[in-house]
Amino acid sequence: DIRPVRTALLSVADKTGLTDLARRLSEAGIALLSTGGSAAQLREAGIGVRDVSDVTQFPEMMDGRVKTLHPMIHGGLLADRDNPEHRAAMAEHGIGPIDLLVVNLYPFEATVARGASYADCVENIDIGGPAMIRAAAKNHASVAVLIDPADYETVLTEIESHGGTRAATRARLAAIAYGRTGAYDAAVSSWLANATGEPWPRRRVFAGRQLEKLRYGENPHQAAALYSDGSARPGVATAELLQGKPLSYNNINDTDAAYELVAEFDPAEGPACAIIKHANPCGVGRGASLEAAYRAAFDCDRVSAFGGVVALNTRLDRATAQAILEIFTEVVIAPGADADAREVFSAKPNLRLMTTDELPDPAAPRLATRNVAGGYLVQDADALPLDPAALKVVTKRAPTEAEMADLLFAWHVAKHVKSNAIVYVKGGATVGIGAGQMSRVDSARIAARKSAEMAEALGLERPTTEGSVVASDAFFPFADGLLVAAEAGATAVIQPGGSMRDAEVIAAADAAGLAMVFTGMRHFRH
Ligand code: 93A
Repeated sequence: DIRPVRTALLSVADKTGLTDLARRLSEAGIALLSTGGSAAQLREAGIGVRDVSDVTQFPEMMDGRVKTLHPMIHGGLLADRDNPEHRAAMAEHGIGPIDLLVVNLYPFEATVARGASYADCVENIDIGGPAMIRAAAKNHASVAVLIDPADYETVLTEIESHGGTRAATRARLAAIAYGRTGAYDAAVSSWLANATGEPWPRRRVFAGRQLEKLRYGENPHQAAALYSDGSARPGVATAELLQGKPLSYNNINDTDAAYELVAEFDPAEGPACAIIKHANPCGVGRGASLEAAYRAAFDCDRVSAFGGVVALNTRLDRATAQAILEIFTEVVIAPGADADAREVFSAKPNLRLMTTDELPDPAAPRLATRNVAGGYLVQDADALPLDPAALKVVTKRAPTEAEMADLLFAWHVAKHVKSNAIVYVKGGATVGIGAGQMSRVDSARIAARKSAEMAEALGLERPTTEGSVVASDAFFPFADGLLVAAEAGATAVIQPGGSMRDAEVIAAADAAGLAMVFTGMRHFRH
């Protein structure tokens, strides 16, 4: 769907590429409208342009605060070309359509960054620019909007080869445009909040809709709130709280970790349960029943599970609800809860129960962000599923079928454990988890030690890691970590591979009689 471009309005603070753009538009037969400074630069370059003030029949006034804020401009941007009433209004008032808008805003952020005065910063809040950008972007059915010189070439090429702009391009540019105006206002909000010293507005500067003010953040002296990212992803931000007091910041963080982890386990392959403490799993289990899955998860580390968050991959049933009540738990989240399970929980009104209609899809593409000083890091979430065809047995001995099932289970758990992650699994349940250590061998040791302590507490004769398998979220750089696992009694290993010393690690595995598979992908989580 090509829309012709006959008139373009150019009003830019950053004049990079302006002359070239205008020249090529002009050569394509497009009439140019422009504001003061932009028009002056174009005339100097010998490019014919009509002043916006000539169109509006109003001078630019009030230091330029009012230049384009006029129905002759906004009518031309907003009129629906396919609507007879809109066309009649244009004809009646002599409003000409504007098919391409090129605007970039007063450099508010740069003005703040160079430490300008308060008055200077205020003067650099662009009003007319965002109004035009939002108008053109709303009307992307007909109008193309350029806010970034990086996109000039794409639009010029389209105009030069098709005489107009493509619908897909206009829609993409509209999304970019609204992103810019949203970020621009967020920058103004953030600056004002800081400048006024008001503590509360500072907490409201993020894009997205605030869902809930939280009592405090990770610590009581930190203010905090929960925001929606606008996606309807099932999870802690969209779940229904069926009972219990509002979740704290740390509860929300842990509940998210728990639910995202348990969602790795397809309910069609049986019930699964994950128990989380401080954003790391302290037990993950599968079972013939949901209650069995919960008990298997609990038995990995009964000490840490106290006060944890429990996530389930199937509806909460009565038996599981009763089992959960045996110890203190902060939050339970599941894709639904049976009426009799809710009845059981109602005896503990402080226990939070959250449900969603479905499980989150672990493979759904989405973004993950975190902040660094002066910026944000943005990446794809770790959503790439393991390709079973990519698994490579690298040892003399291949894993047995039972080992293989446990290896895959361990691998999915390891993805959700802070690096360096080492996860021992036996019979469909974790028996030792080592998380967040700076050296892989320490994670392997901690997981084995915790498992030995648990075996003792459970009154078992043998360590639970005996006959287990082990997953490592990234390659073993040396054989030492693998040898710790072998010593703990693991019989098979899953890890990405790719170390300089793979040959050494494989030889150590062979010497210890271990079966080892490489995944070819890693799951760092920091
Ligand atoms: O002061 S404004 O908020 N009022 C307006 O009506 C207006 N129209 C365009 N700022 C306005 N602009 C901005 O002027 C544009 O967003 C652009 O940044 C700048 C271009 O001005 P000039 O062409 O005079 O350099």
